[in-house]
Amino acid sequence: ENGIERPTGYNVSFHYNPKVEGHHFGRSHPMKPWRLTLTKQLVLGYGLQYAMDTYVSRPASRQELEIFHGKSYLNFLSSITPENMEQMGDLGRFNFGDDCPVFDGMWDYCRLYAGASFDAAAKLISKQSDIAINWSGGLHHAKKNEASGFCYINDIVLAIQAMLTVESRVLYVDIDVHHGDGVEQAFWSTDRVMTLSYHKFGDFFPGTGAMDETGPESIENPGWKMALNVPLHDGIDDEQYRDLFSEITGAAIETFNPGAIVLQCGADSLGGDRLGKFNLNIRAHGYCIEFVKSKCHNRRLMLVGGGGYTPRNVARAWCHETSVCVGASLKNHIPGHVPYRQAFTGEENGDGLMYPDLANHPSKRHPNLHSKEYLQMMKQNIHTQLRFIQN
Ligand code: ZLM
Ligand code: CA
Ligand code: ZN
Repeated sequence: ENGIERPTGYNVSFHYNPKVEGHHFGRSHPMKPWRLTLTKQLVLGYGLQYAMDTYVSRPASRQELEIFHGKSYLNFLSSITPENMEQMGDLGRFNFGDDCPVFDGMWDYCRLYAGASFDAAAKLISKQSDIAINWSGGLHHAKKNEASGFCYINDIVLAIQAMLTVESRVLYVDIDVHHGDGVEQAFWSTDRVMTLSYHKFGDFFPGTGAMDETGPESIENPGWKMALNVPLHDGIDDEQYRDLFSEITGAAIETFNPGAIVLQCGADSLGGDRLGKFNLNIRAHGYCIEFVKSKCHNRRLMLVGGGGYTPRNVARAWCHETSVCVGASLKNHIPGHVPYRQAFTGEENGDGLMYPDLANHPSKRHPNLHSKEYLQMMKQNIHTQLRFIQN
């Protein structure tokens, strides 16, 4: 008994293994596991560890990864190294290259981020946690037999599969700026998982996720209409995103009535991201987590990370979203004792603030290409699609 009171009635667990943060995809590759160190330093600097259970996650086993991934792909992934890749061949077959390089410790890295999602799922399944967080996961592009878009193992698919052992329906929501194609495809043919992705569409990776991409069209396929997609353009702002997100996600939750929700919180949808082209601020991104949490009184909730290529802002967003889960509010001035505090200071880095104005940076703002009519049409379209789904 240490006298520390929890600020909310939610049991939140935080799953992390510091061994993930030291891995390098290679010089100038946009994916930097080091952003997880920054996130952790902010979370600890604000003292959020006292309001939740923190666990050092274990690496996933090969058998666990086989629940989704193919054996020959896993054989390849577990044995290839930068030293033997010349002799191994098959790089093209499994889609290794500039986006998904072979790097030192890659297999350990994969087992670690997947293990944290398995641990998070287990805490939700046993009901020891109401909300479980794995910021190292959320790698939504990985396919059964192929790496894709910086993702090698699809920890989200594995976590959803685990939750389907205790829940009849799981909703997947994805606010990464990229389309959640790997998760959509994995559950393409089942009515037990609904997927909902918000993303930039049009001349942008991975190229899928059009509005009318709703699952293989057949009345014999229970998964038809179970994939929801919200394709967006450059420059969407806080107000437009909040409005779209609450209306569409709210309608999906009401119609599908899932027992569990997995929320992928990719931070590349923030303003000022190296790859993304939206104009969102931290609080608007975090609003999506607040909104989903508010609908989860009797549902399990898992939060995973994903993209995010301006590390200081990834750390800000995920620390803020951790605070949303535990029901704390953070002062805008980042505590002075946070290690790596320099990463957040100076005009370029957000003036030592937790909530700098990311959307209005004159050199980083993207022209907003959304008309009222387009946003209205998108909502209408989703409502029409949801009318096909009965529960
Ligand atoms: N080239 N280096 C999001 C995944 C986005 C495919 C165009 C590779 C990059 C990017 C890699 C250092 C998530 C594509 C890109 C260059 C074919 C993408 C290595 C810069 C670099 O400097 C770079 C040599 C690299 C990759 C940029 N790749 C930007 N965008 C996308 C994948 C993952 O956020 O959704 C979840 C974690 N790939 O556009 C190309 C078509 C490969
Ligand atoms: Ca998305
Ligand atoms: Zn992304």
